[in-house]
Amino acid sequence: MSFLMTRRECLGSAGGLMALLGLLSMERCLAGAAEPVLPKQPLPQISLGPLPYPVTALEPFLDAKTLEIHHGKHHAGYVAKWNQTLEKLGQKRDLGNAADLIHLYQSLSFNGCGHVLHELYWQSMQPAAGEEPAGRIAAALQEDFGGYRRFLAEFEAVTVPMEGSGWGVLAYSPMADRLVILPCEKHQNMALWDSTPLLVCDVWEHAYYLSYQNRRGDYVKEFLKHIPWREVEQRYVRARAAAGREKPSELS
Ligand code: MN3
Repeated sequence: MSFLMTRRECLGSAGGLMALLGLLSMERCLAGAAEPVLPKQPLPQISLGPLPYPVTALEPFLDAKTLEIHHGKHHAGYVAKWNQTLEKLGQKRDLGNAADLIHLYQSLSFNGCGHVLHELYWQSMQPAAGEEPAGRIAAALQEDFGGYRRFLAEFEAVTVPMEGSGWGVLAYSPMADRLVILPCEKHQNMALWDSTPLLVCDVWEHAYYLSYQNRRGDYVKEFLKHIPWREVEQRYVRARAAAGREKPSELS
């Protein structure tokens, strides 16, 4: 259906952004270098797309009022706060002010994940009930969970008892080359659900304590001097290719 394409494009527009977020900006902030001015708008503004079906389409499974509020208030709230946070981030950058940046990035994570997950949520339901998996996804469920029925039982067992609010997620793990079920209790803990990590800095104390004790800042400064950027570049190019955003000619 055509809405799927536009939805995917919309999802994609938020993609790749954590690469910019975590890496470029923070590195430059930390370095305090007088480098060329960053773009004022470091990430794209996003907008709330329409639901892929009328609000009444899922009744009686989900009533129209629920969908109206969920999409028009809750999902819209994530979009609005993402955009507001971006503006604040832009202002801080204009002023060269790195104080309290972590709160803005936390807000981007929280609201960005809220947006990305809701986009996928709307596309995870359809008016007709009873469709069963077929083809490649049926084969994968068979191989990775022992079949469709077993997957259903596991998904329920993980999703229903989740503490507080959260999401039950079926995901593909490239590391395992398998389907995995993820109980996602705090959705911002995954930074941004459509993003691909390109480099990571472990700031758990075990990573640096023997050499740096409580001087995490010194450890991070040194870490930033030791990044193999050619390998990061390769991961970046592969991630863009996997997202369909890299032309074959750009791949090395
Ligand atoms: Mn919701």
